Amino acid sequence: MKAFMILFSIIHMNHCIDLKGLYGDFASPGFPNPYPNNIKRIWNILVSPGHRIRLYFTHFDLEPSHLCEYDYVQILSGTNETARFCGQSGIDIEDVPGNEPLYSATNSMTVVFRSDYSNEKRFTGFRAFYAAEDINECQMMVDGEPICDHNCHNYVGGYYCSCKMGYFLHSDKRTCTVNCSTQLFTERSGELMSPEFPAPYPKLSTCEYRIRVEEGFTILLEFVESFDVETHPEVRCPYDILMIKTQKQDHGPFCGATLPAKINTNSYEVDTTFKTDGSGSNTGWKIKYTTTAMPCPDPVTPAHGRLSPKQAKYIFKDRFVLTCDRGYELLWGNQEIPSFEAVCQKNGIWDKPMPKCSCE
Ligand SMILES: [Ca+2]
Ligand SMILES: [Ca+2]
Ligand SMILES: [Ca+2]
Repeated sequence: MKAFMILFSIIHMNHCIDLKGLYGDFASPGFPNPYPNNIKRIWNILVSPGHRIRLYFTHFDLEPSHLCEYDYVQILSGTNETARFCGQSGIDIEDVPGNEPLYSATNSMTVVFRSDYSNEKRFTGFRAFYAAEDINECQMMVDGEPICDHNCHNYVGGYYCSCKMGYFLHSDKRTCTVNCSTQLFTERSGELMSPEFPAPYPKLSTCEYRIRVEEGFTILLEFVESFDVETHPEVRCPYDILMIKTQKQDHGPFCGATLPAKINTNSYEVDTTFKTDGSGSNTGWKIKYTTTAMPCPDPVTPAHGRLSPKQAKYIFKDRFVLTCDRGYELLWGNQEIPSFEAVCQKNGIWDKPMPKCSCE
């Protein structure tokens, strides 16, 4: 048995070796003869950026010990540190490097070999081979999402992203976004929706929708079909934000998975903004808008007269024509008129008073 206490201070022979080729090999000092005691060797392997290092041992024969506290080989890459390796291949199982190669996380790897002050038997050390290998970035995930938003193209030493038709690559070189500058809606009814609805909406986009109808009308908004805007259980809409604004009032922000209630904007001008962040996959929203206006009082049809068209309700811009039965004339005050048409005004008042149908 080896002594548990080391009575004399030990001076290790430190020696660093830089390896910069695309491939190479190295071995314990004196290989294939037994390695000396009290030695520490460090191999720093560095390959081109975008590559990783594949390392494997063709021979491994070190003094075995519990937790490899006597002699060992240790591999460091980036911030990762592997367990120590020791023992004899073919005899020990637990602590020797397996048949599978070892990979670095980055383009550098450090291999440390250390021997203690004694060996009970002859151990011949190790021989290792390494080679640079392309990193396939397209198989990597960043914060749980693929490295590229749409398409990923791997090549030796790097990768690049591209986007589907209609999208362009954001300056972050991985997110696909759309150009949804202001869209203007001037019809009395219509539909607005998040880009690609009901497919997931694009990331890092700001879309603006403006509804402008004639003064006197009021815009009504109704969320339809489905609603899915990225949300957070505690913070209100921290990621993707749908906001609706009029000159008098702000509505929202809206997010989550429940269709928001109908909105009477009390305005003829409505601005909707939809801003998305760089992550998540949500299907967005759709709004159906209609317009309404203040109704005019129901017109009272005079005797022997007919209204056309006959409507349950007349609002701004609606009109009707009054005609009289055969033998009757339109009489407006004392004045006979050839025809009559009234228009409902934006303040809910008819533009002229109702005439009579007279047989005078
Ligand atoms: Ca030893
Ligand atoms: Ca690559
Ligand atoms: Ca998002």
